Amino acid sequence: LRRIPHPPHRIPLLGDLLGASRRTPLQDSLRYARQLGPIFRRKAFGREFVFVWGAELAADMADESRFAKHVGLGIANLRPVVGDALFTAYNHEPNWQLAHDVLAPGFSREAMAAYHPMMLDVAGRLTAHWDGEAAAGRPVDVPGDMTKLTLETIARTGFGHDFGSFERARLHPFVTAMVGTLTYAQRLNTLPFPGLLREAARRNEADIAYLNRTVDALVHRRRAGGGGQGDLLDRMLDTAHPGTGERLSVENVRRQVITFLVAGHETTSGALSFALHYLSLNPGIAARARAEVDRVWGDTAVPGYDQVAKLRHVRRVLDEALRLWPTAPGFAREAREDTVLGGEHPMRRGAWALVLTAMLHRDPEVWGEDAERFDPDRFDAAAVRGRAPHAFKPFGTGARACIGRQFALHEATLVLGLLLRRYDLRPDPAYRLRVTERLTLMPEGLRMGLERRAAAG
Ligand code: MNH
Repeated sequence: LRRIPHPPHRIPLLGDLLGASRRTPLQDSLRYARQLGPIFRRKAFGREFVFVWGAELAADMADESRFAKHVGLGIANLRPVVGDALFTAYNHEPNWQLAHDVLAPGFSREAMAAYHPMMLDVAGRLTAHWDGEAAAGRPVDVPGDMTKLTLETIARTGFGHDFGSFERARLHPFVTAMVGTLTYAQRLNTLPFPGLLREAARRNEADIAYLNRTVDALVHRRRAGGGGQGDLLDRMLDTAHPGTGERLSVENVRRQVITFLVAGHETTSGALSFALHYLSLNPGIAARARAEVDRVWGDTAVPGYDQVAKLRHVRRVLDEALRLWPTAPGFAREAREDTVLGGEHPMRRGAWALVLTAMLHRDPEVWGEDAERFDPDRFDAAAVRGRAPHAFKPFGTGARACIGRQFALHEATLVLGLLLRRYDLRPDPAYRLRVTERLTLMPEGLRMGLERRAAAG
């Protein structure tokens, strides 16, 4: 450990708090990363945390035979809400494999094709709203509306549920409660004495109770109604494990539903918002992507499932947005046995480090000296072939990587295609990118003007 650099000014007890902010721990870590190099440590409240972002070290940590997911930090703080559901399960908990095997077919090509019309339907509600704002000359609230879109999409495709987000002036209380629990979980990481947060803890309990009630009602309606159309909830309730015949327990289903509602929308919403931000600032890139949409989709009023994956440029825009701002900005890995990281740093079994994806994605050794510049051509086929493996990890790595990756990519590419085809994006000249952190990343306060295109479908 002593060989790993740390910030210069350490305060007894509080550690490296100088210059660190409770609200932006990730962006602080990016600053430290630039000063301290590909592996560094930060101390907080007597504990030492190791951060890794150099591409070679990160690639080493992707070795599944020596490393595995570590459930710690912010993720462990979510355990009171979602327990051993997929995202927060410890590797040794039997419900991980059970739920993984039961739910994986819910993300197959076949399942995705069935979600496609529902995704289109939700996107139609977004464009109906945006048409009105465009006609009135009002700027739109990008992260707010993307959050409505992605929440409705996962609720519809996963659980046949409609939160009515677009018909409400304010956020749905489910979203408020969810953001509340995420913010609370993050604050627990960055405060010396969380016990002092009595009032916040009480509010957190109330938020959790609300999430549970909402989900229980949803499950109850499904059982009473005799099943949906083979969505995730049907799988959770009815599917036995193909090998063991085991089923998810009632409590586990509740935890999975909350997990999917949360994991299935926050990150995708951020990804769409960052992509729209960069598209609005780069009219040349937007024009190229738009030309592709016009060419591939032609006059078809409603793009089919297969027409989404053909939008290569649009997809690269999305990848590039996820490179600069991976909306899940890091993931933790632990040593399965005693090992040596990168041939240099000994790690005991169970020792762990945080892979700082947001900084890995800016490693100049991989991405060049202009790594901070938005350039979707970094993802054209030749560039990808020439790049070191494991340098782009927005969806994590290994067995515990994102199960919803294809879902998110399909949804986001479809929606970007629809929006590019329908609107010209006008950035607010006064807007400067500010990134908020609540375990996930979001461009705070992003607004932009819209103009309906004449020939839009
Ligand atoms: Mn998702 C795990 C990022 C969209 C459901 N997701 C992960 C991990 C990352 C991640 C990173 C691994 C975390 C870790 O190692 O600790 N996820 C994303 C991003 C997007 C995203 C950047 C969108 C963009 N995720 C989605 C969607 C869903 C989803 C959409 C559901 C429909 N993700 C999950 C679940 C897990 C996960 C469930 C946990 C998987 C497991 O541990 O088995």
